[in-house]
Amino acid sequence: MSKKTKTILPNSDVLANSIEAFKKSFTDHIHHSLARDGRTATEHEKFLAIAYSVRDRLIDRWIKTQETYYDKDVKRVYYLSLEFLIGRTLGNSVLNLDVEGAVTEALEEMGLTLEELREEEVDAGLGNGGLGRLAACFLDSMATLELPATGMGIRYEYGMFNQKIKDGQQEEHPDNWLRLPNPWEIARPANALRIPFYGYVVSWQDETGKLHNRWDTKDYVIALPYDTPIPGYHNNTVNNLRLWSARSADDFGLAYFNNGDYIAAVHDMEISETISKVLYPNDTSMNGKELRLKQQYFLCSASLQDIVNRFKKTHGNHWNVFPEKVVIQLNDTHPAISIAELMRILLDQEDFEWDAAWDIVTKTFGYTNHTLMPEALEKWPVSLFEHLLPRHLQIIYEINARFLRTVAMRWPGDVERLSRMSIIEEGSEKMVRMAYLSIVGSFSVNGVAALHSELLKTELFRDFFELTPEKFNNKTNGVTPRRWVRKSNPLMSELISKNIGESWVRNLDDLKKLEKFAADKNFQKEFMELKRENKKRLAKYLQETQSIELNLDTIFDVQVKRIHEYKRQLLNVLHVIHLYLQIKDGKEIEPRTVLIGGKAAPGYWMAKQIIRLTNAVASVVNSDPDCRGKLALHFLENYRVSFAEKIIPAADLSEQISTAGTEASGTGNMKFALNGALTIGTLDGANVEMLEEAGKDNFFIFGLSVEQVQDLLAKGYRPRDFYEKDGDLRRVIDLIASGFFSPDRADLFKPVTDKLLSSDPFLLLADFRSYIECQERVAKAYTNKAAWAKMAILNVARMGKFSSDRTIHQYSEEIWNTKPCKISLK
Ligand code: MIF
Repeated sequence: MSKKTKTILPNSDVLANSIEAFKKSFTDHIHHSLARDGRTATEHEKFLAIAYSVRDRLIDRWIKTQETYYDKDVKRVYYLSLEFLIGRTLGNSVLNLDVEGAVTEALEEMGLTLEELREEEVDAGLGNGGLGRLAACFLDSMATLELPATGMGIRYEYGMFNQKIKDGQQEEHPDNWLRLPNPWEIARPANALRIPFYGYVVSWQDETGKLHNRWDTKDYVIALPYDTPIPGYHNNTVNNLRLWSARSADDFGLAYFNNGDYIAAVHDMEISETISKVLYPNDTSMNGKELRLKQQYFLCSASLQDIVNRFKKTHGNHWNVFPEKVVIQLNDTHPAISIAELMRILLDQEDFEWDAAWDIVTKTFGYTNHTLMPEALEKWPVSLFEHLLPRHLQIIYEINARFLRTVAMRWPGDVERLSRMSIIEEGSEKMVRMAYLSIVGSFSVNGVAALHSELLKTELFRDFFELTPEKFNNKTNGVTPRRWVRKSNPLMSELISKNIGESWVRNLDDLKKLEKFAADKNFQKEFMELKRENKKRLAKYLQETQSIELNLDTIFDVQVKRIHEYKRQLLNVLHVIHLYLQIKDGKEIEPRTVLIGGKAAPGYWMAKQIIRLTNAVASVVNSDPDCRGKLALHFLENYRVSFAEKIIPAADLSEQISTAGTEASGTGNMKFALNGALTIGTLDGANVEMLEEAGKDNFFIFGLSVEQVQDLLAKGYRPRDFYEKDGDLRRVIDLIASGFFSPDRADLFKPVTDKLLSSDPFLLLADFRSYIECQERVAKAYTNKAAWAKMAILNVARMGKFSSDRTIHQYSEEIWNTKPCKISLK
């Protein structure tokens, strides 16, 4: 570091963490940051004041962390993702900074509670579901493991929409989360960058005959970075999450309002700024809109400029060390254009020859695939690329030509293979296959659970695996135990720590020590009591926010996740209808409350019908006096991170029932099991590994395996055969089709039953009987409270593997080759 920079930095006087110091910070912020006094400040302003007080402490460590990384010239990992589903930050920061006691006490002395103020914070909903939440768990783990890591993403002005249910149907309401100040972010206008779009490529030969290319364009937007501190758990590391916001270049004075049409100029500014306006609300399906491709390039261009600038500050033009200092992980193919962008920088700006540039690029990128769903595989029309990113298209063509030559050398004459593996898909409309670009341009390709990674090798990317098997590896997902146990389930955390100490929060494998308490009557009793407290807490919340009454003396049977046909919420509803018919037949059933929650992509009609059907069934079941105390069904509105933190600790049963071979991993499955819910699930995604850990006596597995699914489909699946031979199934389907749940419109749910009977692509009918029988085993098991408690405790004890610390440790050791860097505050 140069002397000059060092003298500018204050000699970081780290703020104290005492009760008195927090009280002082809080009142200072109420006065000086918010211009209020104790009487006039609103609850939200009080939240802001405590958030600013916590942020001050983070900033001391943040500056120190960044300075240390710079001084030690460490290898850094950049995690590029279009989604970071952070949720709330206050509680997590307080926990990680180890100031829970001081903050709670300080607030109490001022007549406030941390719990209430935490509820004032709006979720940062910058993601759809599992993929975005995984990125957020990874940030927590990277900081906890003291890895020099930076998250890079987009600062959407509107995050995931808020879901309202009206007349049983989903309505989407914009999530204007930045309407209130976001206390965690710091804008860095000094680090703003120019992002080019459109234009054309200029080519010329120099005197030596070498061909040069340059992308010429007058269309720029500005990428303005906002930084959010990401603290590790009980260490001094505070990493950075850098989110880019789009601003008009005119606004930044780079061009001027030159035609005199002031109003039109301001209008143009707004158009540039739409780039970071809104998160696309599709989870596992691709949206082919130009704006989405712009968002992707916007993130990639800004991030790469930033990464290269930082590298050059220390290393000048010593590009040979770039892959020793920088590794970039692509969270799915969304940021895959980075590969072409780094090539462009090296070739056109740094004057590299192709081979030398390609060598650097292919030592820099790792690619994570998150799904096998065909509709999620990104393909962009060549025509769109040509228009928006002409130079990148040229580069992709060249990458492809060279790549296909290596394929041809390996399999001479295999023309079909060439067309299968081409990055450019031929057809009526030529397309760029982003997954293939990602594989070819990366040194590592990983799936997110063992089964998923196998399927990548044998199915989706089989040709690529045959060519470069060494690239392929698995990194089973995990979740951060800080947010998903320690913070969301304080009662269980306390019980665990009282018995085995607190080390598990950092070393989740230490939960193994709980095994010896699994059969202990006292421990079981305490465990079941706290589960009941959690159920009570959820009941109170649902009563207050959604006017839902819950009966605590029932199994809480929960399925919360995005609504998708492959996740089979509909199978769950079929089961509820089956139970309803049992009750109507006068049979006794084990009392149950079924809770289903999740958002449907706004354009996904069938998913919305599933929500509608759930609500229709709920209204029949919940108002039938015969069901009282025995069966209830509720659709939970507006599922999101902060809501998940209340729901998951209260669950008895976790529904993980996707068709085998469709859910890449799942991460909700891990959160539930870690919170003492038992799983009913298929042999899909990470369920397989969870079963392996928990043991088959502690897990409710049903349904067809991947091989059986494949066999059935190959033979020609006929759902109607299952309908015809199973009387219970027939009654359920017929009841829906008869209009029983939609008396005002008898044919309302016909499209749903028709699809089940005609194609049923996710094999609900094939798995129905096995699911019903498995649910009967669940119900029976629940009647023996001691045995249930034992199973639940064993699940908690054996889920240590599913910490995102383990996952990140593996990424770091096996892909990134990054080393922990201790931060000292001295
Ligand atoms: C997968 O569907 C999910 O199974 C996985 C996905 O757990 C998660 C994180 O790896 O990624 N677009 C996606 S892919 N949304 C998800 O949740």
